[in-house]
Amino acid sequence: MATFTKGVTPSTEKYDGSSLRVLIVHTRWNYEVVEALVRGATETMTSEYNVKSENISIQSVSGSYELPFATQSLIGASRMNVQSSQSFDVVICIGVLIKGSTMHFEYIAEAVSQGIMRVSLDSGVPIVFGVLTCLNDEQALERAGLGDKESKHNHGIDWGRCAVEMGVKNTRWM
Ligand code: DLZ
Repeated sequence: MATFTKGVTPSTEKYDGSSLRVLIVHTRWNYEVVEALVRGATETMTSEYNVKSENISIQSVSGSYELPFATQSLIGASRMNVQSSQSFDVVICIGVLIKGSTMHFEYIAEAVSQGIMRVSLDSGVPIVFGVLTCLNDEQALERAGLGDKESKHNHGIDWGRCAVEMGVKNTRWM
């Protein structure tokens, strides 16, 4: 059977994230998994791209449904605050939705993905979609690099890389 390498091909350009200002907004729902994803993203940005840890602002909300509003507010506040004069070059929204026995999952997943895209296009700030939409707990653990599966991989690492690329490109394109 024909096959191909899935996932993103690494960029040939080495991005310098040393002057990037990054906002991470994460949920406290399913925090054990979320925490691993946040760590994957932050460690990747600081160790691979020289992003300064003091330039990564981390904020939390209760659940994924709150991510778009919180992100919009935080981007707005950073632009208003002359003290900080530090608006964000890029944002990563991180949450973990796990399907239950009702339609709740479908409604929230749809609203959150649409909401995050809207905030990104309206604000002009790239937002990395770091929301896992999992059918069960095992999928969530595997995608956060946790659990026993050999195929486990922390998607926060990919989101960190994506954030640096989009943040650098955003500062170039602005
Ligand atoms: C209510 C709820 C449920 C059932 N499941 C999740 C989930 O798996 N992941 C998540 O991030 N949030 C969940 N929530 C909370 C909602 O996102 C939201 O916080 C509440 O509905 C309050 O607006």
